[in-house]
Amino acid sequence: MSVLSDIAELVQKGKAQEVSDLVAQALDEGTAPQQILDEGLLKGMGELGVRFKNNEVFVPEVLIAARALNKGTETLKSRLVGEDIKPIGRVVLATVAGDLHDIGKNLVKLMLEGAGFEVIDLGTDVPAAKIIDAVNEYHPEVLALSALLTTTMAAQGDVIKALEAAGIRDKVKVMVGGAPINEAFAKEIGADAYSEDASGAAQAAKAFLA
Ligand code: B1M
Repeated sequence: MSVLSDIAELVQKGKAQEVSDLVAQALDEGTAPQQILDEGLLKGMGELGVRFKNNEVFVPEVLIAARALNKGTETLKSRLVGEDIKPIGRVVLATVAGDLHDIGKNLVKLMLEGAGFEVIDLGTDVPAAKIIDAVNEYHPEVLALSALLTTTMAAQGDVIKALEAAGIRDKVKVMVGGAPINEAFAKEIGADAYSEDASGAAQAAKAFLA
């Protein structure tokens, strides 16, 4: 078994420390971080996602696997993101109200930080009012919103409406993403950008600065 398939399997078993150790080992062996992410960490979560859909595993197992995946991405981050670099811009990032999924958001954060942004991460299940407060407090160039459920995607539009109501819509670019989101939905709710994946999100944020 290769290190990458071991990582995929250990993510599904929720073995956080072992995942972290193997990510470090793969990095030491010269494996590209993107390959570790795609063929190890995300492959494991993708396989578990199928078993979740088929009712072969349940919320507790997926939750434990998510912790292992997040620990693995933290290990990647410590090797990817340089320290003491002057930020090129600031992003406020959140998973919207009612939604507890944070793996995609954390990857977006990782890629944004890797691209040189300072990221204010508000976490998951963040109400629109708290996001407005953060925009007022931190004055970010970009507001990045993640949603993973068809039942929570509308909350991204609610945040944009709240920015309008607060009179600050023109002060920040809004980027949206997450599995159920697409370009058409982003346009419909008045977002400035949509990205399908985390690296695209970092590119879109950089394009705003230009
Ligand atoms: Co949930 N869940 N979940 N879940 N979960 C999904 C999303 C689901 C598709 C599973 C399924 O049924 N097949 C389904 C949604 C169905 C739907 O809405 N149509 C689902 C459901 C139903 C639920 C619950 C309702 C289950 C229940 O309680 N019965 C519940 C809801 C809880 C809540 O949020 N209120 C629930 C709970 C959970 C856990 C807590 C157990 C756990 C989350 C743990 C955590 O995040 N810490 C969990 C997980 C892990 C999943 C699956 C298995 C994996 C999601 C994931 O992390 N993928 C998921 C099935 C699946 O996707 N295969 C599923 C990996 C991640 C890297 O991908 O987040 O898509 P993703 O991010 C991508 C892109 O979307 C993009 O970049 C990333 C890749 O580079 N992206 C952005 C994301 N945000 C972006 C923002 C951007 C740009 C790009 O710009 C701002």
